[in-house]
Amino acid sequence: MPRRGAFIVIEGLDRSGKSTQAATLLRRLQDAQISAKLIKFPDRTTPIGKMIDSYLRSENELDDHTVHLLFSANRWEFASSIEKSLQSGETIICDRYAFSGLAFSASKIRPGSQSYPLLDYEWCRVPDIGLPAPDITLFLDVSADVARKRGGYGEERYEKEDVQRRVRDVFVRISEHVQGGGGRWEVIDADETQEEVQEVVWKTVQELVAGVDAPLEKLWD
Ligand code: NYM
Ligand code: MG
Repeated sequence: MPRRGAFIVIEGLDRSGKSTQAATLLRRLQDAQISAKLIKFPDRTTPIGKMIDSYLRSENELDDHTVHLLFSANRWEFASSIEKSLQSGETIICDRYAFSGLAFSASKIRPGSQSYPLLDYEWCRVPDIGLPAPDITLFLDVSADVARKRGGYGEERYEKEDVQRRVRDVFVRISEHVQGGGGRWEVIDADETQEEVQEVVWKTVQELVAGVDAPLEKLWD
């Protein structure tokens, strides 16, 4: 049986350098003659993705449950093509996935409250159950100081320091949850230079990108 491609997810807060690292990793894999492609969530090109895009740019208001389900539905739109690519031997680098969905939604708090959750963690997790499971998740861990030095956040919804702090707390909970279920979650210090971070990323995925024998699993199964 030929080996399948590896499903590599890159997660992190805004300004953690995910997209840069994902693009560099793709180039290096291609240089090494490894069949690979880069995808990202949200994928803003589909009709659902366009609704998410206008929400993020605050052009519309959506109920928080609704938008959470849209982010998940946006992943389900690509689930079968992800599976097909992996089975055909192509490695996938995925810039954000279900863990961002869970972290950003479950970190929302009720207006006027300091910490009372708006959406329940378990409620947020359920819609993504059964998606293709990553073989590894690289969590690029950036400190608030360095994020600030990188020019700070943009104009989109969630791009604020207090939001990012709460999102990071949920990511810590998710990392324990994933590892508790036998999943691979690697924390990478993203405060270092682009080149240094890339070296760690490259070393961490080496074995996987040679191809995976284990069957593709389902997320949260
Ligand atoms: N985001 C991303 C969510 O709130 N839920 C999700 O399921 C995903 C995939 O969208 N601040 C948030 C995280 C980001 C924002 O992502 C847009 P990006 O990578 O900046 O385009
Ligand atoms: Mg962003």
